[in-house]
Amino acid sequence: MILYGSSMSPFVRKVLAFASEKGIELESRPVGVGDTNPEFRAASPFGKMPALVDGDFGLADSSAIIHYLEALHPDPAMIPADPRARGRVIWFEEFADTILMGCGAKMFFNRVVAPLFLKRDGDLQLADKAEQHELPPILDYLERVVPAAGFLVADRLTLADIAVASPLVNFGHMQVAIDPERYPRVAAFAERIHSRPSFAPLIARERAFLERAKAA
Ligand SMILES: N[C@@H](CCC(=O)N[C@@H](CS)C(=O)NCC(=O)O)C(=O)O
Repeated sequence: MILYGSSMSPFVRKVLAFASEKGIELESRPVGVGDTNPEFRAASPFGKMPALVDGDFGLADSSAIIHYLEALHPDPAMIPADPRARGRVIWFEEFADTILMGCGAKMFFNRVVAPLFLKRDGDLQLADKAEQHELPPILDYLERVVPAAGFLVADRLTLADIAVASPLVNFGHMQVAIDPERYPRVAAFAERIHSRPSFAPLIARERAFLERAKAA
């Protein structure tokens, strides 16, 4: 199976980490924002990453891809069957994709993607406003729901942990530290999940890539 997209995208990283935790091999084909690679464009009708190609079948949305992979390879189950646990897992994924990254994207796009990769100025005021006003209540919420140890749902690793941890990598790439004094649980959670073999090599590669892009 081929996965198009750069792991710098939290949606791509979520799928790569999810597949890695399940022992599914994906052939990663990095593409950038606005990439005109014809195979990628054929796989992703709106040019969004990630896009998956599995033979004659394709999907271009991280959640759709994750549900497909979970159905193809049910073990280890990362989306619980228990109704409440499943509901919580899907909530955390939605929260991560739309609320946490809704804020993070304003910061990451304008501070990193626009200047480094699109070679144009980002809207730094928008980024600063998001960091000052949008981010604190989101992290306050997370601090209330993240456990002091272990995982978000069902006392085991699920999609919820992967989904929430993924955008937190982007904050790290922008040197927006999760203050361990104010958010001790969130900071420890990020450290716990980011040190897993499903995340750590991706993060190291992304950091090196960003350093090279800054130096260029
Ligand atoms: N809901 C989609 C969101 C994907 C998405 O917005 N990806 C961004 C990168 S983080 C993208 O491809 N942006 C390029 C564009 O909008 O042209 C998913 O979960 O896959």
